[in-house]
Amino acid sequence: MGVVEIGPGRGAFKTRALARQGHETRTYNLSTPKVEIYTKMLCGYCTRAKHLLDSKGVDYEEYDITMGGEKRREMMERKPDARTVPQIFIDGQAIGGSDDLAALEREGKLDPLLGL
Ligand SMILES: N[C@@H](CCC(=O)N[C@@H](CS)C(=O)NCC(=O)O)C(=O)O
Repeated sequence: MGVVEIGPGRGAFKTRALARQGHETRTYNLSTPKVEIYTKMLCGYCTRAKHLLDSKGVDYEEYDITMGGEKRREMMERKPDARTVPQIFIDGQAIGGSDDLAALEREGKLDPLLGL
């Protein structure tokens, strides 16, 4: 099987489909947004949000703020009205929590935000 190069666009889906067919894939996506998620341990909503992001094949930075600390302070600075976790940011834009992420997905607005 040959090496298939995947350009910007629906990279993650294409890559997985080709990988299933036995192709070696190399992805490059010039418009990959930075996805960040503040979480706590044993947080079902956090798990749900991460599953959705995983299902999209996007990478994200996870900050576990179970113990508070600097990252919790940072989250509160970025989203002063945050009362729950997860708190999700895409390219610095505060998306909200798991329900907000799911709503974006239902409305077809998540993929464009993720550069998919
Ligand atoms: N509607 C929110 C609900 C999130 C939520 O209730 N998260 C819980 C943990 S799973 C929480 O943060 N509770 C308050 C706390 O832990 O301080 C969402 O979809 O993200």
